[in-house]
Amino acid sequence: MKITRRALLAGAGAIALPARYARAQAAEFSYKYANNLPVAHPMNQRAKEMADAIRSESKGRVDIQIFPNNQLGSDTDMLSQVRSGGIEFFTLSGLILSTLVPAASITGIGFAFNDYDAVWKALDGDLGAYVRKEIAKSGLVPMERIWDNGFRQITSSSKPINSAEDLKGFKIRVPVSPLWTSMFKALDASPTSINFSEVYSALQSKVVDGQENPLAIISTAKLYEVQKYCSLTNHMWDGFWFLANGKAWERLPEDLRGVVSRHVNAAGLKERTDVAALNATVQKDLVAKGMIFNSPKADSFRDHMRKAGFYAEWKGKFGDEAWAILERNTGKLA
Ligand code: X2X
Repeated sequence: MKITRRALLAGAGAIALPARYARAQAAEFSYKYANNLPVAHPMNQRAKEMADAIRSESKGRVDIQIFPNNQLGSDTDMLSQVRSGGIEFFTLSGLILSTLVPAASITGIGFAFNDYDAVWKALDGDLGAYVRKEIAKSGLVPMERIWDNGFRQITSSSKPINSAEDLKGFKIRVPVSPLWTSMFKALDASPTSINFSEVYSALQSKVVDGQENPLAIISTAKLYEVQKYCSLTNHMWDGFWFLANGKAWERLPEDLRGVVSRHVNAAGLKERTDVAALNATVQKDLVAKGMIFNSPKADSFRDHMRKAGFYAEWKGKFGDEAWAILERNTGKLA
């Protein structure tokens, strides 16, 4: 691996790279874990502890280097790298993963989960098991515990979103995922697929007027610098599957697979707690930074999507069996 000047300048994570790089040379399994989130996000803080614990418990045999903040490319780039083995681990939203594993977006259906209790019951239960089985068919290996991204909120540079009416023609960035595009089209908005690596600049240059993400990301990725309004729509929940390249995973002896999966899953549970706490408290900071908040009711959005045929269409795409598992967890949707 070449250490580029860009990587060295890229941020706090990269400053420690030369020392870690030296250690990596000695490790029997030197693996890369890449993600799209800023170093300040709980995902990267917990991942660092996780990598340290794995290094220590494996007695230096497994060394995981972390590449945060799209240092290795966009989600689309990193997904092809984890498939080819260019990187060994990657965290990705199930909705973006659906470009490879269509079933993986079922967890992001609009207004499906009322709260975190419902989310973790489903994702640590039958719905998560179903999605992991589908992911495994692609050659990627998902760790058992999905990491949290959070309930998503709409931000805008031009106006607050109070009801579905306000989304009409609204130019909004969505991640690269058919479900996201379909949902905002069903709301009569004008969605554009853009990888997260380009979101700040797309907002800054007003290529789009808004975007949607959980508060933890609006805060740690400093989206408040380029957005004025934040509408607490809670329109969908999103999480990150911790994925391993299948061949790299098989290369690890069974005992080391046990060490790695145990620490990844434990770190994921801690990250869930951190993100929920951050999402619950960070609004104050965002207000102090100048953001204006409003709390719209879900009804107009849900009704609009239902009338547009959104739920019926996706029930057809996912199939009766998968939809029944979803509705066992959420109550009737379509
Ligand atoms: O791309 C996004 O908006 C993000 C960071 O939330 C995801 O990874 C889905």
